[in-house]
Amino acid sequence: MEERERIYDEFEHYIVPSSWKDRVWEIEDYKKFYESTIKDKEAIEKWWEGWANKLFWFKKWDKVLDDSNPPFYRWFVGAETNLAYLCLDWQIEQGRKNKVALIWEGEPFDEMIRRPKEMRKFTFYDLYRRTNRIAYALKEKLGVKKGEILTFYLPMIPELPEYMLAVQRIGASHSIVYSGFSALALAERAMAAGSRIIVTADGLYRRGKIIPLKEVVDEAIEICEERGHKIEKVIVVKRTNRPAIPWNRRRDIWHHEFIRYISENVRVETERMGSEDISYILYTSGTTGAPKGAQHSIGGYAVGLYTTMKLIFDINPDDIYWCAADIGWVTGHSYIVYGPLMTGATAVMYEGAPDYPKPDRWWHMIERFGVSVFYTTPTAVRALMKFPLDYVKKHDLSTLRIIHSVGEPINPEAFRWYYTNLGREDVVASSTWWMTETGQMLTGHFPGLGKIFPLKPGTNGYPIPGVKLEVVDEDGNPCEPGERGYFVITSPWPGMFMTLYKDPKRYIDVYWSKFNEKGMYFYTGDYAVKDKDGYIWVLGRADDVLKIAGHRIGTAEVESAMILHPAVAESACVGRPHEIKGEIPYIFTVLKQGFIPSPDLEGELKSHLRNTIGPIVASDATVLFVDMVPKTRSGKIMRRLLKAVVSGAPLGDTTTLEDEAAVEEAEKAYEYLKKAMEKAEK
Ligand code: 6R9
Repeated sequence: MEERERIYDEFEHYIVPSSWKDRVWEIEDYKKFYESTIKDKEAIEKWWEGWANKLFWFKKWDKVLDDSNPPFYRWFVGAETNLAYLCLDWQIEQGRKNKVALIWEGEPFDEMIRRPKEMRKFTFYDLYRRTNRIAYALKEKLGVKKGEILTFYLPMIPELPEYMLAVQRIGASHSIVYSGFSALALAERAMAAGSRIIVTADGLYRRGKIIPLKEVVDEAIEICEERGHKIEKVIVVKRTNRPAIPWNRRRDIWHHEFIRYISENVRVETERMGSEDISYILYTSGTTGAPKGAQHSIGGYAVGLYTTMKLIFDINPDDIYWCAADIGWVTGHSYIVYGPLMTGATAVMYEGAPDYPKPDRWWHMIERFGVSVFYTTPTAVRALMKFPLDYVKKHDLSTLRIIHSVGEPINPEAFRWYYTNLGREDVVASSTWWMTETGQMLTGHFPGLGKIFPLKPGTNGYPIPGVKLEVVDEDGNPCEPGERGYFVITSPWPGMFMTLYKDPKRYIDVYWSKFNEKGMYFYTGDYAVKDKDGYIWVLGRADDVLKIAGHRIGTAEVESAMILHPAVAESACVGRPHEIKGEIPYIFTVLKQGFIPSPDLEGELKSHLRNTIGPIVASDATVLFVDMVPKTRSGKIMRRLLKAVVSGAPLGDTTTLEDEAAVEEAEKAYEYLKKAMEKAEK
C-alpha cells in the first residue's frame, strides 16, 4: 500500500494509446460530461433509463428508481424481463441465431500438433437449444420452480453457463460455489441458500492433473445432513472419465442421463421475471466467519452489465471477447456469462491454467481466436511476466484493442508490462474497480464513449457516468486530493445487490452504517485516494479481508477454521505482501497445552485449512507458532501491529491506529513477534 501511495503522489506523465491520439478528453470536459449525469436524482435516472431503453423488456418500468426506503433501493420498478431471454432469445431475434456465442477450450493440450485436444463452439441457437433442454429437465423431472435456489459446484465447462441460463429461464436462481472451495465451505453455502439440488462434475483438469469434485460434494452433503439439511439430488457432469466415482443411486444422477430422453427440440416457456426478483446469490467473505450472500436483481443487474459492456469494453457484435476469470467469482458471473451474451458478443471460455502446458497458453489462445477484448487479473499478469518474453513475442497479438484488469490493485510495472508487450502501446487499458456487491464495474476507462482520458499506469480511472464515488475521512467528509480515505459510493446504481440473502439487518450494518450521519453511503471496505486530476486509486482493503490472488478471504474465516483443529488455542491471520499474488495469509498461532510446534504440525494445520476453507488459502499460508497473539484491552487482535511485523515495517505510528493499545505492551509484542518470525524464516 505504501508503494502505491508514493506512486500517485509522484505521478506525472500520462499515456495515450497511439490510435487514440486524436480522441482524448480534456479531463475538464470529461468531468463536465460526468457531472451532468450525476448532478441530481433526475439526471442519474435519465442516464440509466437511456441505457435500459436499449434492452428487451416484457414490460417496461413504472418507475426507474424507488429510493423511498433506503438502503433497499429498487430499480426499474414494475418492469419484467429475463436474463436467459436477454442472453439468448433476444440475440436470436436480432439475427444472431447462427453467430458463435461461446468458444470453449478445454485444458488438455496436444503438444505434437500444438492444438488443444478439445475446443467447442456454440452458436446462440446451440445454447438456446441446450439450455431449454436442461430447463425442461429441471422443471419436469425435479419440479424446480420459480424462486428456488440451486447450488452449482462446477469447473469451467460449458455446462456451467448452460445450467445458469437454464435456471434463469424458469425463474429459479443459482448460488455458485467456486470449485476451489472445500467441502465445509460448500456445505455452509448450500445450507444458507436452502438448496436441495447441487450440480457438479466428476472432476476437473488443472495443470494436466485431474482433481476430483464429486467426492467433495459427497463430503459436503454429509456435513449438511449432520446439521439437518437434506440435499435431495446431485446432478453430475461427466468431465474426466475417472473410474469408480462414489455413487448414491437414489440421490445422484449423471447430467447426460438426466437429459437423455428429452427432445433436443423441447422449448420451455420463459418466466417473466420481475425486475427485482432474485437472479442469483453469491457468497462472499466478510469480517466475520459467516459468508454473506449477496442477492442480485434481474432488471437493474442487466442494465448495469449491458451499460458497462458497452462503455468499458466498447463491445460490438464482431468482437472476440475473453474474460479469463473463473465463473465461480462474480467477475465470471457478470463478465463471462451474462454481460457478453446479452451484448451479442462472442465470448471465449477456458478451462485450465494459464501456464499449461507452457507459459504461452493464453497468448496462443489470443492468437488462435483473434481476441480483441481481454479481461484479466493483476495476479495472472504478474505470474506470466516472470517468464521469458519470447513466450509472448512468438504470438501475433495484434487483434487486441482493449485490455482491462480487475480484482486487486495493479502495480504500474505489471500495467506497463501488459500495455507494452500484449498491447503494443496501442490498447485502451485500465484497472476496473468493483465488487461482488456492486454487480458491475464502476470505474475504469471508457472507450465506449468514443474518447478516452489519458491512461495512468496503476490507476482505477474515473467513476462511470451516473455513479457517485467519493473518498472520505473517518467522519464521512471528502478527503483532499492525494489524501487517503475510505472509498464510498454515494448514489445507488442499477447493478447493485439488493440485500444480503435472508439477512437485511447485516446488509444495513455492514454496508450502510459506517457513515450514516452523512447520508446513505455504501461503504466498500476499501481505502482509496483521488489524485489531483480526479483519478481514483484504490489502495487495498481497509477491513479485515484479504485479497489472495484476487480472491476475497476474511481473516475471521481463516481464524475460525484454525480453531476447529484440536491443537489450536488461538490464531490471528493477516495478509503479507506478495509480489505475484498481492497478498498471502500469515497465521500467528497459539497452540493448546501439550502440543509442540513442529514442521509436521504446520503441515497438518495447512492440510486442515485445505479441508476447511480450500486451497486458495492453504497453498500459500504460513503458519507461525507463537506464545501469544497481541490484543487490545477490549480483546481485539492488534492487526495493524501484526501487519507491520509481517511486512517488515517499523511499528511507528501503528500503535496510534490500534484503539486502546498500550504503547509499551504493543512495542513488546512487536519485538517478540518480529523475533519469532525471523527465527521461523531461518
Ligand atoms: C470484482 C471483484 C472486491 C474487492 C474490492 C477491492 C478489490 C477489485 C479492484 C480492486 C483495486 C481494482 N478490487 N477490483 N482493487 N483495483 N481494479 O474483485 O469482486 O471478489 O467481491 O472483491 O476487490 O478490494 O473491494 P470481489
